[in-house]
Amino acid sequence: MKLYSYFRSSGAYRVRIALNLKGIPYELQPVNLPRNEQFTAEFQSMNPQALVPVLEDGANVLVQSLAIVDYLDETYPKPPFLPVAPAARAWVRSIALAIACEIHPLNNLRVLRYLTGPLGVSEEAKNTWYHHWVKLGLQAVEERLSRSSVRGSFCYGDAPGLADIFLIPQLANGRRYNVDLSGFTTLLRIEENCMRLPAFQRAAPSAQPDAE
Ligand SMILES: N[C@@H](CCC(=O)N[C@@H](CS)C(=O)NCC(=O)O)C(=O)O
Repeated sequence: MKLYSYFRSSGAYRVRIALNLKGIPYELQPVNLPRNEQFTAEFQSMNPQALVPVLEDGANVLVQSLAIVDYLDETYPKPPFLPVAPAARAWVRSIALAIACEIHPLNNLRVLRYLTGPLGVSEEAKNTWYHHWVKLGLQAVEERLSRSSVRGSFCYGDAPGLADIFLIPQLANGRRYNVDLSGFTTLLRIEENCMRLPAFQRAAPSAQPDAE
């Protein structure tokens, strides 16, 4: 498998964690987003959305991190990323989706670039935007996890799964933009447990060959 990735991309970080948790070896192909390598004709022939991650698995070219993580879970069922009961699966997916659909799109590079470029927003206002949406989103995730009846070291029980795969990159992204995460005690406890695992450590931005 070949993963098109950028070390700071939270979408690619999700897939790196998933590949590592499944123990799947992969080749990493860096795509430098600040240098606009996502806009080359070659890359856009794989993903017209000009976004990483892209995963090549033989003839299959997969895009969208949630679809990729699902594909990996369906192709390599062990260890599973979702619990068995339908309601529990829906709960875990809802945490991943709260991050993938509500938080991440608003802090993505092209959105921030559009604010400071065509809309002429100042750096300060851009950061206010970023902090507002990331904190609001994480606060809701914190509340849901802290109220969860399923206790354990991870988002759902004692094994890392889909929700953790989405949570950890979002926390790293928030930290990079100096969001004060100290109030999110449940999220930080889960992050600490995840970061004890080699699968998460090896997927971290700082561990990537393209890290700057
Ligand atoms: N929903 C997509 C989001 C992918 C995405 O936004 N990727 C970002 C990096 S995390 C990207 O490639 N940004 C390039 C840009 O904004 O120009 C997914 O989950 O794969």
